[in-house]
Amino acid sequence: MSTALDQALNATNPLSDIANKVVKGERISRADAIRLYQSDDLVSIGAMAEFARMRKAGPGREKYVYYIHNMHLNPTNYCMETCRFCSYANPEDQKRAYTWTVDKVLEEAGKGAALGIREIHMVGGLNPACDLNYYEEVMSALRKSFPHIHIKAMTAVEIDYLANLEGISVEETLERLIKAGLQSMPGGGAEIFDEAVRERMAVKKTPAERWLHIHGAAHKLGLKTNATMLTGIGESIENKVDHVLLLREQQDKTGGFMCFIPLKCYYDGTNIADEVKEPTGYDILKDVAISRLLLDNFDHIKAYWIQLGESLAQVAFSFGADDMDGTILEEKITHAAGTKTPLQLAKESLEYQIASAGYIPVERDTVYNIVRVCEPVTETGMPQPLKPLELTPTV
Ligand code: V47
Ligand code: SF4
Repeated sequence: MSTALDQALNATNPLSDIANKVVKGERISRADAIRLYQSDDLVSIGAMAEFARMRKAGPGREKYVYYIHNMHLNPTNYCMETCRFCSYANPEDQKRAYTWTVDKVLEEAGKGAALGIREIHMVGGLNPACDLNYYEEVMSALRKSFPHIHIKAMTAVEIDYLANLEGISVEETLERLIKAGLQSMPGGGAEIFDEAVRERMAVKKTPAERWLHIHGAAHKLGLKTNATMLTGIGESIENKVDHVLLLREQQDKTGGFMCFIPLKCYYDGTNIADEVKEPTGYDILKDVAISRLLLDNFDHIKAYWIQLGESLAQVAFSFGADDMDGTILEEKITHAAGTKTPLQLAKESLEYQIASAGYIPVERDTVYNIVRVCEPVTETGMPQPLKPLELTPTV
């Protein structure tokens, strides 16, 4: 056991009862999680989360940190919703609005395919021009042209929107998309489940119960999915804990979540900065660590480098995160809101970030099958970073 964990377990430490629960593998409670958020003992919290991460990883895999060679595709940024934190979509700013044809989606996907990606992560705005038929065509075309690339697509919010447009159930919507080629779902659109925060942020879409129902329905149909939480939009500690607890409850019922991703809001192009508290690195490390401790039924916690930055993502590995997401190729949502991270990272750069933080880079597929466990490739013991490709953002 680490010295920091020993100190957390020591009876003189105010968090020692929680540390003991963690070490014994007992579930931590809402009150425990709130106390962790209220504590300034980040080192003890990190040590508990690191312990939980290593136990979850299993023998021989304690130091594994995963990444995937993937690309993000966003077929439309036109959206009927008006979430106040979103700079990516804005139906009033028609000049920026775009909607790709099926051929354009294929053309963009082809750029990733040429680089050897194994996953397309596809999400977009709620656009009446992109109905269920459109997404069935997009997915069938992607499946036909790139049968070896996994399609992870459609947030619960998009599924909800398509089902309502079509006047059919979310189950039927999912079944039709699965038939067309959908293989798993990303975790977006959850935001913060608390209704008062959603009202202040003008989030009218898919409330908590419906978001969770759609993921449960997807799990029952055999799809694996992810889950997110967006911070920095005026939420309290209690709102965050309750959000994560709802995910834990859903996972107990349907078991199909792979990964939890704490997200951090960026404010460029929004008018909310004066009303909210921007999460600091300290807050984000707590979100990572406390979610690792609460979500004893989730296998993975993601340090999303696009939002955390590579440096904080590296630190997050010691606070319970075991995944860095992927190469991405061209991120639009957070870049539209001002993140200064690159649009993409080469595989070698991701491997370098992981290895230089003292962890073992493991390339995975979407559902966490191991593709390759990286060996150090230079005399310094580090995988060699490559210069990322140059791409121009289109929003
Ligand atoms: O749902 C919107 C968030 C999410 C902003 O499942 C913003 O593997 C920051 O869900 N600043 C989309 N965030 C991203 C997402 C995701 C990313 C990577 C991996 C996976 C996965 C999922 O981005 C949205 C929303 O919560 N978002 N606006 C903003 N201004
Ligand atoms: Fe639309 Fe999603 Fe942006 Fe909300 S966050 S405005 S639903 S694209």
